[in-house]
Amino acid sequence: MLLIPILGDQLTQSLASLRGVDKSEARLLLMEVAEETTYVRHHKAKIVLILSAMRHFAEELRDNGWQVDYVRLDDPENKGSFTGEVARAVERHRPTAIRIVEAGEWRVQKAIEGWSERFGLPVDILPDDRFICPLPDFFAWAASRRELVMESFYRQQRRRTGLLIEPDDTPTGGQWNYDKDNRAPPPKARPLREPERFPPDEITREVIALVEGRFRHHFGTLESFALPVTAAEARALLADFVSERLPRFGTYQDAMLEGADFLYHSRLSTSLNCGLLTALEVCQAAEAAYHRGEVPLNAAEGLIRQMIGWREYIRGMYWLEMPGLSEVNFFANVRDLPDFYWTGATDMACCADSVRNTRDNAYAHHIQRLMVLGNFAMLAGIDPAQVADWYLVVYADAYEWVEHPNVLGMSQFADGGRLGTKPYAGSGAYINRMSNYCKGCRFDVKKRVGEDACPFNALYWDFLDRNEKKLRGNRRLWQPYATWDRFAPDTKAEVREQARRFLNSIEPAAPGWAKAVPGSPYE
Ligand code: FAD
Ligand code: DLZ
Ligand code: SF4
Repeated sequence: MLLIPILGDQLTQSLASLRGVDKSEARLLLMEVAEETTYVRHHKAKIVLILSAMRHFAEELRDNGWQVDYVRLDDPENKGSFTGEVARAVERHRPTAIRIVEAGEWRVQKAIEGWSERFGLPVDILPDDRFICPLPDFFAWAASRRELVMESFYRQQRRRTGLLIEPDDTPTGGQWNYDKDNRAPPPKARPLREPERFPPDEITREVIALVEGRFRHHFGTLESFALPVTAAEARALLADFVSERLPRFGTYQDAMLEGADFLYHSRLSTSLNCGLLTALEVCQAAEAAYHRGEVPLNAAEGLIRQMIGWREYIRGMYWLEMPGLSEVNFFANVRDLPDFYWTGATDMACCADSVRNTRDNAYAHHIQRLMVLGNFAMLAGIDPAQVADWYLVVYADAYEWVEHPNVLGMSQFADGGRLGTKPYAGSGAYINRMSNYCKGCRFDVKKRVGEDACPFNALYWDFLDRNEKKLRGNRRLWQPYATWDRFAPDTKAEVREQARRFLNSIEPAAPGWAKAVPGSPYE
């Protein structure tokens, strides 16, 4: 008998560990365990999503003729960890071998690698082929490059998949990348329709009650929980995205509009990352819509680049850089995370709206994550480990493999530029160009100093000044340093003082929000 554990982000019927297996000879194991629900204090919506999707998936597996052991969080015998529960299943079933798809997170993969010795059984750990680029291919690509630029990886991926590739092996439309068409400022009006909602069914309502009890002090609200929890719902969201939002996805990819929580984004990451959808089916849907003439090329190409380019590159970088990636701190930043990341209580309209979206939906779109909240944390010199913990807690799509490289690499430049060629640092001018936030803000985006000056402005110049030794040599920062050099000494002193006063005025978050701390008020 074969024991096949399936982790909470492996909820895919075509999972490698299920292929070619005789159903009568296998026992599948899904485990709700305290270690996973609390290794960080996840947003309530993330716990509801995973547990509800696991429960629905187990039912579908049984309907398909599999024998499934399902361990619930409130089972009195529950050992609280994957290893503890696999040990119990080994006792129950005396399997001849264990078969599992590799984990998405380093700490879980290390635990699995210890199982063979621990249980005295063969453990077959299979590559996760829901990702398009096998890890050995990614490592070979990385070894052949001096700089690990995403664009060159992306072109290889286009050829590998044949997506938007013509029979003569050239890119559809003649260009690989239409990014220059994808930087429009926000539209005047909100999109006509929000993404389709999937109201909680009985299973989800039961999990919501569990989470509102056991995890009531975790961050976030559940009132608007409406995420897909089955593959069928995820496919419905994909169809809704392709017809309603994909046509404008490319053009407004970098835009922000106050109160428009999803704009023209897909909202598919939660379904993709727990396995309800595969990246390839999303890309094929976008490509087919382009060929039917329903979406422009810049939109289809833009989405495909996010999916087979960025998403896969980020995953490859995680496994290339771990375990060291967890520890990086290029700027040696030590400041505590501000309290407003948890409360949203700040006069900075851009930050307040981004935190509100995060709290209410366990979501923020890419530019809110990168150029508002990530940018602020880097400019303010926040300890990157605290920033990474916050991102891992608050987003329903967050798993370390995707969160760490995006946060520590792309957004905080804490890896010193392994992933990005320059820090994504921007002053208020960038946020003003790409959003309507500044119009309703108490700060004046045009001012650098003074009580009502936009904090991003002084912080931006102070960041460049503070980190001059580490950054001046970066050829992509030549222009901002040339501008800084033209500031009069008095102006520089005023900017430094403005930044210092603002940073001193920020309330730090109490410990205990992200990770359990004994005696914390959030327990
Ligand atoms: P869309 O804008 O509709 O994009 C479509 C899809 O492209 C996404 O669903 C996602 O699967 C993929 N994608 C786009 N950009 C990236 C990227 N940089 N990395 C990986 N996939 C990408 N994404 C996560 O899935 N989990 C995270 O924990 C996460 N943390 C992030 C932290 C920071 C600081 C930043 C800057 C980005 C982070 N991202 C993360 C990437 C991106 O912001 C989200 O994938 C996206 O906002 C999810 O919303 P969506 O599905 O509406 O995306
Ligand atoms: C995120 C999460 C949560 C909150 N709970 C569980 C759980 O109870 N059982 C489970 O199998 N998975 C859960 N997950 C997802 C896991 O953390 C994820 O599968 C691993 O981190 C991948 O290595
Ligand atoms: Fe954000 Fe500054 Fe604009 Fe206010 S003025 S919304 S703080 S960028």
